[in-house]
Amino acid sequence: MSDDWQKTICILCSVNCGVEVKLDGRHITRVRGNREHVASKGYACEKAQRIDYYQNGRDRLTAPLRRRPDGTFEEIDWDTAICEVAAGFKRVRETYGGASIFYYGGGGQGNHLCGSYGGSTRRALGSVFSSNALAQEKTGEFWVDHMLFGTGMGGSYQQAEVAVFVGKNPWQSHGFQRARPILRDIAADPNRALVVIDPRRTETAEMADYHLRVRPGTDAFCLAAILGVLMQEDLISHDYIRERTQNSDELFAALNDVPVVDYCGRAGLDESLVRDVARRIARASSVSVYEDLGIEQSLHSTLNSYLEKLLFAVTGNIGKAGAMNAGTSLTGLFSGALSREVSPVGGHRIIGGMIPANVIPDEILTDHPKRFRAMLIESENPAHSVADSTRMREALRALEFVVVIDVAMTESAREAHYVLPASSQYEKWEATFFGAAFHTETEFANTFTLRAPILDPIPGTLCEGEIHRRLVRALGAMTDDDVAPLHAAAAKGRTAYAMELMRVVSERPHLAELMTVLLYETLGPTLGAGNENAASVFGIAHNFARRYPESIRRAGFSGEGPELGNALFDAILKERSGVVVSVDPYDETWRRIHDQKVNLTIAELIPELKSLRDEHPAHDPEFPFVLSAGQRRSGTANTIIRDPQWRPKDPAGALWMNPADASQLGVQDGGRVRITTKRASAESVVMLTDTMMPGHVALPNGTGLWYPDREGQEFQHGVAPNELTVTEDRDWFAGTPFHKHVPARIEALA
Ligand SMILES: Nc1nc2c(c(=O)[nH]1)N[C@H]1C(S)=C(S)[C@@H](COP(=O)(O)OP(=O)(O)OC[C@H]3O[C@@H](n4cnc5c(=O)[nH]c(N)nc54)[C@H](O)[C@@H]3O)O[C@H]1N2
Ligand SMILES: Nc1nc2c(c(=O)[nH]1)N[C@H]1C(S)=C(S)[C@@H](COP(=O)(O)OP(=O)(O)OC[C@H]3O[C@@H](n4cnc5c(=O)[nH]c(N)nc54)[C@H](O)[C@@H]3O)O[C@H]1N2
Ligand code: SF4
Ligand SMILES: [Mo]
Repeated sequence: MSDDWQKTICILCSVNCGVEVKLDGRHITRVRGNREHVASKGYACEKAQRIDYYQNGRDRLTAPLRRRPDGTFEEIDWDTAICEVAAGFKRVRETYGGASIFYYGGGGQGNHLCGSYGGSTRRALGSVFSSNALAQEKTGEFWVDHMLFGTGMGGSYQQAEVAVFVGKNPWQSHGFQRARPILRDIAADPNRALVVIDPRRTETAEMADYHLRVRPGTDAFCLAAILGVLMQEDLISHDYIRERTQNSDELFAALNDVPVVDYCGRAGLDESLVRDVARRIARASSVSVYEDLGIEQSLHSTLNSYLEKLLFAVTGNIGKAGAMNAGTSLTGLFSGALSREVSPVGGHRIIGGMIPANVIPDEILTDHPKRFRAMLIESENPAHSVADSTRMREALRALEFVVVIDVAMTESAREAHYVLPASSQYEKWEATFFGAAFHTETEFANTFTLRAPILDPIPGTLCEGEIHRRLVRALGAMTDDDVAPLHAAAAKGRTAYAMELMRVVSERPHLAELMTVLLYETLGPTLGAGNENAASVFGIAHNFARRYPESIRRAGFSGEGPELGNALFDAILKERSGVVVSVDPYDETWRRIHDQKVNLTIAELIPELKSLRDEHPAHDPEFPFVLSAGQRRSGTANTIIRDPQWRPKDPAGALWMNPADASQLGVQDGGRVRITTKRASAESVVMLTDTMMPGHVALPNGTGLWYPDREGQEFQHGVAPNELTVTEDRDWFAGTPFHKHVPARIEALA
């Protein structure tokens, strides 16, 4: 065993805690929080101990695979694979046009560099449409942020006097740095308050000062009622509304009309508790609010996001410590702009460049001439994670050409014509663009962590930069002639390189589209053998420097133009514990907001807000339960870890149920039930817990994966949640799925 602790990050969720690990051969045997990490400062949760199950999964891919006519796969060499994949996509492009090639992916919780390089392949293919997991959670939220503020907004929970979590269980799912100690601090401080809106008495709700135990799917009523109280009890500062907002009349008229008592009843809430929450928010010096899947993947998804943001937008909790602020973004990952383009078959809205994940099968399983004919899937597993897995598999089988780039033999890879094996996230340079923010009393900062490999790549695998470079070359989109001047300039140093890059790209504009592979091929070699995958970050650092020069200078960097970008890139390349890339005073938030005013009325959503009045809870006796299909637990991490043994206590992932429901059905703790939805049936083990509300049951996310035992025989462990969901149950505006609101019937099994 090596004695050195090596610095990297945990890849199991989006907060990417800095960790230090010890290796024994190719195994990660010890993991601890990295105290020097700029954002996580030594914090890590128990899941980080399990990252070796990812690194050493038994179904890791070690050679490119080609599907045989009988459906089995054969190993091929990389040259053959690249050549045939390029030829396959070319054939589709020549026959149906580049727009028929659909890209799904771009990275998971720990890896976004594949998305940066994948962009070049997409452009080289003339591919137009793409999507990823954000289009089944955050697109509605992004659009609402865009409409209200013109920018994304994030909370500062460490400073907030009142922290509000709506359909979010940060104790388990994190979502911001050092979640658990921060929650404990709020709970322990009598001058601060924790508000949780969740039907389940979650770990977070257990600590809360106010738990609004809302009936599943009725958040729009609950949030409208809180806003109704704020308006009707006149708890809102008129000066703030006049000075900092515009376009409020229509919204305020609708909120003044909210029948608070009635809505509290429909949401199953005590009216006095709702009034207390509204008053507590109104009198707080600062409030931060976090919404997540509990409202995004449920009824009224986009409207919920609107009402959730109004909690802080009408109460003035913007642009100050402890409140909501507009941070910097390295890549614009979280844009909420509506594209002018709509999806080619169904004409669905495209938000932030993403087609709703739920409509993908409809865009394939049709005889419409503009249907998708081919798909490139990278670091996501849509055959498992998109609604209605059976239909998604059918859609993949209907395509003429499917290529998957992954580290493991996933459910999606099994449907591909070619599978390309990537080196793991611990075997190459990697990073994410989620942004890991932190806050002080006077300023807020964004950080970025570029990780160096801690292990050599498994033979037979390549990093995505190299895979995409080869694909773009094989497509003939980038030539020796294109790269020659840049190789020469790179030898003279980064400043010369940056100048030459600008010149070459202005002369050959098509190269701007291929920027990341161009960087990989020409700057990459100067970073040293094995380090090339870091090259796309050079372009990202320079773009960032152009957008936020003042913020970067406040973070301690100096220089003008390309020099500032170079200084930032050098620091990122050198530093293993993350770099503070921007620092802003709180009033910078207002300068990032369009017209420096919040645009309060979103006209598209007002009719839905008003029509809540006429909506009555549907009770279908055939499906009396509400199934939350995909709950985050201590032993879940999407499908990043495939070996069910990583959660030894509950490898299959039990269905959680209230004991009162269980006794009515005649099931015991540990007993088995059949879960039936309008789509399908599945069998599951049951775990009884009174943290679930009667009538509400939950399955974990990321279970039901196929995984080989030591003899190589494959088994499916637990229920794959999307075998039970349907694509049409989705939000009318953003298309986000109702995974948290699946009508279901439960029967006891002998
Ligand atoms: N441990 C762990 N952490 C993770 C992940 C993981 O797989 N495992 N995945 C990461 C990812 S990709 C994401 S997007 C985040 C998601 O993080 P969360 O959104 O926090 O995760 P969930 O548990 O899916 O849903 C949150 C809560 O919604 C509640 N809920 C269900 N129905 C309703 C409802 O009708 N109304 C309200 N108000 N609440 C409801 C559930 O009881 C649950 O407590 O987690 C990230 N972190
Ligand atoms: N029913 C239901 N469905 C859901 C959810 C739910 O709550 N309920 N949650 C939704 C949400 S919020 C999300 S984020 C999605 C998550 O689902 P997906 O978007 O499918 O993402 P992951 O499960 O994280 O899959 C990541 C993939 O990347 C691969 N991978 C890991 N490292 C690398 C690498 O270095 N390179 C490459 N090329 N591949 C790599 C892994 O093997 C895995 O196949 O699921 C969504 N689906
Ligand atoms: S799972 Fe998330 S919170 Fe836990 S250590 Fe990993 S990155 Fe940090
Ligand atoms: Mo997610």
